[in-house]
Amino acid sequence: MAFDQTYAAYVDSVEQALELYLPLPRDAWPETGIPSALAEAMRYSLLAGGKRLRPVLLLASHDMLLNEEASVLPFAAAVEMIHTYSLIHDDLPAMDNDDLRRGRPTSHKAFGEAAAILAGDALLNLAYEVMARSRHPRAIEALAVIAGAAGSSGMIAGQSADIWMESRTPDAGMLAYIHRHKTADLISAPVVAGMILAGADERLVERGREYGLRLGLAFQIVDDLLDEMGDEEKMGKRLRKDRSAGKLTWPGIYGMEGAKQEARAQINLALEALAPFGEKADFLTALAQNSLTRVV
Ligand code: GRG
Repeated sequence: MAFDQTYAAYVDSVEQALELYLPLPRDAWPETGIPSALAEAMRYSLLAGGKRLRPVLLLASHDMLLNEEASVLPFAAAVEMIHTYSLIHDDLPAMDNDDLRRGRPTSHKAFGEAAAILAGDALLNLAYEVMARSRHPRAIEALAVIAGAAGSSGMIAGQSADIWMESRTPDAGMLAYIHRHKTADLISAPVVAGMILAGADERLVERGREYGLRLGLAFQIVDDLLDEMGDEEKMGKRLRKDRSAGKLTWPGIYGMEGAKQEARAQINLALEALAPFGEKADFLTALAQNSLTRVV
């Protein structure tokens, strides 16, 4: 199957899984104990599209080793729930103060700040519940990897450093730290989790981790570049905010050409990491190559 078709098939599976695990809309409460406004806000952000990159990576890396997609759908759904919670909270006035996300008003614009905070909290908790209830024999190991990547030594560490560095003297070491944790950790974790769930040995899992981290770094550099040169309508979010907010970005420190070069270099390293998988890695190879096409 061609890359685009395979990607679309994974996204289909993800959308079905999300629908399965999300609380029902409007009339859910009081029957299920979930207030209808909370269910609505959770659905609003989670079912708003998005590339579904993280769950696709989980399904694809698992598929590469074992053809049992149904058993890992809870993990794919969970990683997208965690990502969506992070976007909802990142958009809040206390953080990036954004009014547009995935082509529609951000959660706090649509529902108010308190509801947006709670919808994010609820998605985060639902993610862990769904993984813990999966009955997959390797659930705890995969859950621990995802929790570590999302938590205080992963994405939240990166987000904290990002905020702390605003308007401080630009620093290349801090930039690398922020990109690694804010973005790359939650891109690498689904690759690692997908492989662990498939029963891969530690040597292969390590290659998956390396692929995910390199892809994640390139992804964030591309995101920085698109913030400078992208199209708001196509991307469904506000652009050209990083510089004015005093954010540390790759083009800000290394210039546009330097950033493009580094994105290419990271993708080459990502591709090298896939060598032991041979042809089985065709999809992950194409995904990494395609991730540069919008900027390079
Ligand atoms: C609030 C704890 C907390 C963390 C926030 C995700 C994040 C960390 C911040 C969002 C801002 C940002 C630029 C993050 C870098 C990662 C990134 C590019 C997120 C957007 O992910 P995409 O492009 O979005 O995969 P879609 O909508 O396609 O899922």
